Amino acid sequence: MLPTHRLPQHARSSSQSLTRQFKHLASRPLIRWVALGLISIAVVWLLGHPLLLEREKLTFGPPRMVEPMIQPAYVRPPAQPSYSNSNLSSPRAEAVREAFLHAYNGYTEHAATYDELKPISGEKVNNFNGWAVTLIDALDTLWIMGLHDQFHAAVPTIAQISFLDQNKFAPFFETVIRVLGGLLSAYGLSGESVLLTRADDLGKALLPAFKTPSGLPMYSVNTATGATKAGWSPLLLWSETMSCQMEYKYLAHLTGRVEYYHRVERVMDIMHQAKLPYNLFPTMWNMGDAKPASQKYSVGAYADSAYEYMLKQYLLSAQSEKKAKEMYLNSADAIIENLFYLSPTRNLLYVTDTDRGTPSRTFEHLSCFLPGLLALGAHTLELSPADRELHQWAAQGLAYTCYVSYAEQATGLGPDEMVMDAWPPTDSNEDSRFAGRWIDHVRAWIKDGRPGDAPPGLHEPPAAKTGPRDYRIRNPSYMLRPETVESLYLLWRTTGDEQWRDRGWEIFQAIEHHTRTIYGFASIRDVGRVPTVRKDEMPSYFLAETLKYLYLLFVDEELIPLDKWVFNTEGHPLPVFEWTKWEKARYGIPL
Ligand code: DMJ
Repeated sequence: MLPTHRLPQHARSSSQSLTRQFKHLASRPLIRWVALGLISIAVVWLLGHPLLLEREKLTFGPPRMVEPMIQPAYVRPPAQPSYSNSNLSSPRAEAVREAFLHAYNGYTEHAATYDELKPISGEKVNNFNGWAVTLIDALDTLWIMGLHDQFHAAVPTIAQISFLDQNKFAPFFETVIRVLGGLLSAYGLSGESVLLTRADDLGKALLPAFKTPSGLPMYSVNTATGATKAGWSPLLLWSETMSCQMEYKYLAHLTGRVEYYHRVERVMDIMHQAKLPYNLFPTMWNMGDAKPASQKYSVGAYADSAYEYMLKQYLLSAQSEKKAKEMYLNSADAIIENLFYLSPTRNLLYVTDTDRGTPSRTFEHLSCFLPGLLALGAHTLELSPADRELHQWAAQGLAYTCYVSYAEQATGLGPDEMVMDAWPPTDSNEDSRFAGRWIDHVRAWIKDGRPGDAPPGLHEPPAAKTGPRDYRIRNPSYMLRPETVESLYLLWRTTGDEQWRDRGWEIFQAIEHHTRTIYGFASIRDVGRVPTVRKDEMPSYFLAETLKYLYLLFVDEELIPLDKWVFNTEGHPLPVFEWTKWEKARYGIPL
């Protein structure tokens, strides 16, 4: 700056008068304090003070987004799996890949760009938002199976999808796990940038779901206007509120967008602080005050993936998010303690739900993801020997029952819902509602010095194709669901026991035999009836999960190592990552 005496006269006098005015203002205490305050706010803002981060967190944004202060988006290199598919010789894996191609080609030839194929009529249907959900759900499976030509051929279609151009409501949970998860996984595997761009577009467009008084996400979002809508119930389903953290946190890591992290961590905080009588989470919650709204505890419908996302957030963050691990371990123990039962005659181990304290003895196909989760937890977490053993027993006994529920049906496919027989009344003082509770039998067995060759519930009685069984079937349909084969895969990977693969092979053969159609594969109405009666539907998760887990079960090489990748609840593997120093400071992640 020029010294004032070098300035022309008029400039010099106005500069001197400005200086005089400034000195006059600075001499007034009020003005001095205001100036000091403004300077402090500027400094605090530059340092990313948590109070200001909090304010940013509370800024709702139908499609408006807070841009990151720096622009790390799209520069982080994706974590490539280190394998080549050239030497995959397993005939079983090849058979699954052929089945996948049959389903995929049927979809692309007859239903391309629509959501799902109708595998009997060869028609197409938009049962989500018309964003080609089958194509996106199938992308990472294409990559993993080495079908890279098909993968690259699909990219231009994905590139031109606009997640904002329709006046429809997207179901938040399904869109996050299938579409956002599918895009992120395909990006993580392939490094194709446009997939991340689309994921970021979608992530932003879905954010208004969190615009509720509590911050728990609403059922659906209109991605064009940011309006939100409740589902069939004004209450929130617990699984739907707690199954978005993996996707949004990975997206926050890739893009540097703080809002992604804060929205989903707020849900974690609510659940972490909830006062729960048994360390189990009720299936329904109030949107307004984020308080439990039912006394039903389950690991099946309305609950399943929420338990999954506790352990998996911990694993995805390179085992750094301790709160998530603590929540998983507390609830896994509570599930084993309160929801695991034995069937009365064959002592099959199963998991059920309770309502106001009474077990229903219902056993859902959806619950068959749990053996895999428990096996993964026992494999990856530091547990005491007694806890590890208990979790492994629970995983193995339950996985066997899931398998037997297939093996005992005429089709070799498992029903969607069974009701197990009640345990006969005992003459003890014990509340008969809880007779047959597994943990009581295990404790008694340990106290007796562990007689016999296996703990209760792990004897694996042979499958009874005919004759009396200790359950009845409530919903006999098989909807091409993945949960049982997902668990068989994780049991195989964590134990190395070939039996799990053989059981998976039986299931795959039944799928081939009973569900294959000229265009793809179809759900069936009754697992106990041959010839089968089929439904004209092929859900996208059949390509995302069922066939992917079967393929991974039969490939010898561990294509997706469990210490480097974590599967979201739709079977989409996301790469393990570490929060950087900048992210920890900016997002407020505990160090
Ligand atoms: C899948 O879409 C997901 O696994 C979800 O978490 C619940 N189950 C369906 C398939 O059964």
